[in-house]
Amino acid sequence: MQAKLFAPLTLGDLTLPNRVVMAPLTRNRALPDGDVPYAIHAEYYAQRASAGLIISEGTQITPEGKGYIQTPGIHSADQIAGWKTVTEAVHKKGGRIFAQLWHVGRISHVTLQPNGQAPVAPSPITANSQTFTASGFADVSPPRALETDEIARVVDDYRKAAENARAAGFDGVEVHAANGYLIDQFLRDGTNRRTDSYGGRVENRTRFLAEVLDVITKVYLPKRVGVRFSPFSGFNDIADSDPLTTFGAAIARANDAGLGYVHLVEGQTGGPRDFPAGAIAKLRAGFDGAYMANNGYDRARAIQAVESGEADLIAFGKLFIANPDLVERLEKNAPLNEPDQSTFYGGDEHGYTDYPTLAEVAA
Ligand code: 8OZ
Repeated sequence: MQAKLFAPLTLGDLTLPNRVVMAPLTRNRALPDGDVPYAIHAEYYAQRASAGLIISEGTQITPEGKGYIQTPGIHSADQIAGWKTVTEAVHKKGGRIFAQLWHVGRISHVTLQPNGQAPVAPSPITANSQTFTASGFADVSPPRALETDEIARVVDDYRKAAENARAAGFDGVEVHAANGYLIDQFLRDGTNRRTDSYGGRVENRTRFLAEVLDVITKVYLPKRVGVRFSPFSGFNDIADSDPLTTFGAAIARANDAGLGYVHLVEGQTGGPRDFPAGAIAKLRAGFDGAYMANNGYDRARAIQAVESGEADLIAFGKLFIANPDLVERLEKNAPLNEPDQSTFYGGDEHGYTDYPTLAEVAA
């Protein structure tokens, strides 16, 4: 019998033909002049169009939201035009693609910021973390705290980015609220020391997220919007004194907004699957829509998780980098290409669009 992993799933008015999702993956290949996605992006994503759903690499909503070199944005006309070539190529191959809306907050460097300004954050606390700049790895720069009356402007930047995503032909959007970036910085008490209505108790720390979800769900139908969290990850020097309470409240906000899915990085980002026993199931139970699971899933674990109902969708990262035809390979239980770490971030077609399909391997 066909495993449920390969059976369709409905997200509102959108039908995904299978539950194998291409995870959002930073690849740092946008044109350095203007952070524009171009032809190689269209080819790369189109090669992966058999995914039930593709989630784009994080795409910064504003110049201020950028934290690494050559990540594509979604705030300029050229970027929208570039993304349009991507979504058209994916649609032509029968696929579906969401844009991942990203603001890095304090995980940035003055050389990546407009006018060399300080990155913005909920509170002026510098991360013990590094980013990648034009001159290589560098410690992130000290951030300045957003003023209370500035927050509405950042929320509006998310709204504009969602409108740009729609103009570029994306089928929906995923809000990046994981991995220690801006929204995660607001959620967690280690990085949010604000004394206004955006800090302190969990209702306040989840307010920025709620406002972002509210404006985005006026651009896209709520079921075409997802959100990604990493409740038990310390990536980018992020911490919270009570992640179950914080993320229980964050997921309640996603539920109130009527989103299509919640996407969790289970454990450490790109690392071990460690989290308190039962914690993921508990968080998942607070959301009525679909649950997308991520982190170190292989074929057997993915099939088991979907079959048992623990997850509705499984997002694969490294396996999708190396296997454009991952769905077919998983269905056939065929061998997988090995990902080459040295070409993950930056570079050209090599390690990007030149991984062979099964048919090409056989030829
Ligand atoms: C790897 C390198 C740079 C950024 C994330 C957007 O962790 C990222 C990212 C990953 O979500």
